[in-house]
Formats: sequence, C-alpha cells, structure tokens
Amino acid sequence: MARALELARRGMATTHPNPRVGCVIVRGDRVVGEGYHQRAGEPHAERLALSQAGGAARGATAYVTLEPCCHTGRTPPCTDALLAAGIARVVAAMEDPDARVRGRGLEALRTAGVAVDVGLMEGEAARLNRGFISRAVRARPFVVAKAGISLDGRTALASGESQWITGAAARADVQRLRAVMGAVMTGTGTIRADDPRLTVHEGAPRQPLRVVVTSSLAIPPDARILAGDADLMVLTTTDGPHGDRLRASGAEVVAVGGAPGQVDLAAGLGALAARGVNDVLVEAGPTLLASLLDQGLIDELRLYVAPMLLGNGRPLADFTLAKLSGARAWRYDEVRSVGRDLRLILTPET
Ligand code: AOF
Ligand code: ZN
Repeated sequence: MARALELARRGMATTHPNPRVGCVIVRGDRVVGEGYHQRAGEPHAERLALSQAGGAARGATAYVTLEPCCHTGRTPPCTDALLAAGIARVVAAMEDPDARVRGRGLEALRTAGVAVDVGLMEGEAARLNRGFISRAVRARPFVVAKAGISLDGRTALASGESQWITGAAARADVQRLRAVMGAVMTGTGTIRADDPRLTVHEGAPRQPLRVVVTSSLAIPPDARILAGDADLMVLTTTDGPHGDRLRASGAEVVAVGGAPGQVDLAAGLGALAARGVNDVLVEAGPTLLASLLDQGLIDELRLYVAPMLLGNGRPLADFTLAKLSGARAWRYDEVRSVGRDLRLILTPET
C-alpha cells in the first residue's frame, strides 16, 4: 500500500477533478503490476496495473489506495475489470466517498467472492485526496489560506509595498503548492495592491483555475490577472455591466448572491465544487481573509514567516476581537524552515 500511495502521488498535479489513485498487484511475494491514475478520462489505476499484470493477475491481491469504482463514468467500472482478471483479494486504503460508489464497489467484489479488506494506511490515503473527499462529502473544496508575513504578522508595509517579504525558497514552495491545487483565489484588494497573475511557472503540467471574489466587479481593465491563458472565474453577488466587460476578456462570471458588498462565500465555494474544484488556495488580503475566517471556511492556514519586523503595516486579517476569550484557537501541524523563513501549517482546533 505504501508503494501504491507513492505511485498515486505521481498524479498529484494532474488528476483533477478525479482523485489521485495508485494500485499494486501482488502475487505471492512478487509485484506483477503497478499503475496510477494520471488524468480524468484516462484509465483508472486498477486497469493500468491489471494490464501490466496480464495473466499473472489470476489469484493475485490488488492493493488500491481508494475503493475500486463500480460505476461507468468517463471510464467503465474497475470492479468488472478486477473480477474478469480473476483477482482473489482486494485491499483498499479507504472507501470511495463519491456518491456513485460509497461502499458499493467493495460490496460488488465481496458478493462475487473476492476477499476484501479496507482501512490499510487510511490516514495517508485520505490526506492525499482531502480535496476530493471534501468535495464529495461537504460539496465544497478543501480551503488552504496562504500568506507571507513578518514576525509581527504584517503582510505589507503601510505604503502597500510587499514584494518581497519572504525569500526565494518560500516563494518556490508556494509555486509547488499552487501547481497541485484545483484553484487559486484572491480578492480585488489584492488585485489592486499587488496585481498578481496567480499562475504557476512555465513548464507546469497544468494551471489552476484562478478565482477573483469581487462584489463590485471592478477589476481594472489592465490587471495582469485578465491576461494569460489560465482560466479565470469571477465570483460576485449580482451580475452587472462590468460582468460583460470581464466576460469579453475571457473570464467566467458567476453571480452567487450575498448581502450588498458581500459575496456569499459559502455559495461561491459550492459553485467551485460544482465545477469540479477539489481544493482552493486562498492568496488574499485582510478583508477576504477575515470574511473566510469569520465563516469558518478555512481548513488550513499556511504561513511563511520572514525574519523581519515591519511595524505598522497591513495585517494578515482585518477583524477586531472584543474579548481575548473570543479568539479561535489553531493547532500547529507543522513548523519547519524553508530557506531563511519559517513555514507554519495550522488547522482549526476542534
Ligand atoms: C479515478 N482514478 O484510479 C480511480 C477512480 O469519470 P471516471 O470514469 O474517471 O470516474 C471517476 C471516479 O472513479 C472517481 O470519482 C472515483 O469515484 C472513481 N475511482 N477515479 O479517477 C482511479 N480508481
Ligand atoms: Zn475505477
């Protein structure tokens, strides 16, 4: 299973919206077939491993990082392929949360007389597909908020200058992170202040969907985010004349409602999930970040802390607490150095 997970990770940046899945077929003490899912529409891990194993699959055990599917999607059911090949035992790391499967794949195998075990290395498997699971179970993507901050929690000087607070190694780390996310999200404040492109460096296998949250639709016509060949989605409250201008420049404009001046963020995330986005990287300023935090919509905080003090600058998130007892607690999941900076990964304390 460890090998199957390693194979699955090769699809890290390319399987969207599908899960990352690896499969290893073992006969006796010999690996006779290996496969991993590469791209939606292309064969599932199980089929690739089976075709490598050929006749040696008869009586063998298949280790799969996700329950084999039993439905016809873009490709036919893997349960049929496993049965046809004469696989005797299937070990799955976890059940498939996809509504079309949810245990029915394992059930079909059991009914046909295959020995089935589930749960081996489940934690690792679930982590690998946390976005896919989030979309299947909560109908919204897994949301990671990222920021580069100073020791005193500033993301820019009072003048707005922010390039660069973190070092080259931290910025390269962010590029790698963007490359495996379904979407990258920001707000109009950041567009005006930093004019980011939000793309992944050249040579990346794919570009994440870029998402701008804006109640006013007032994205400057010369904003760099409007150029470039990566897809752009604009989430807004209600459509308006600016919407047509943005559509003309190639953006997809989606009105999700909300109070005046407040895009309904939960609905926006729902719209992203409906479009097949498993995970979102939020690279936003203090206003959008405060709204997401306030609504409990951030699943992971990833902070790159530069060894400098910036004094009276822009805060990470713009909110005021009445009482210290009202502060939400986060848990440090990881603390490590990246170049000259620190990388902190935090999740909400439950
Ligand atoms: C994958 N790769 O290796 C496995 C998957 O539209 P399809 O035919 O590609 O089906 C996608 C679904 O198949 C996916 O949501 C998941 O439930 C199941 N298993 N998917 O992309 C794989 N084993
Ligand atoms: Zn399948």
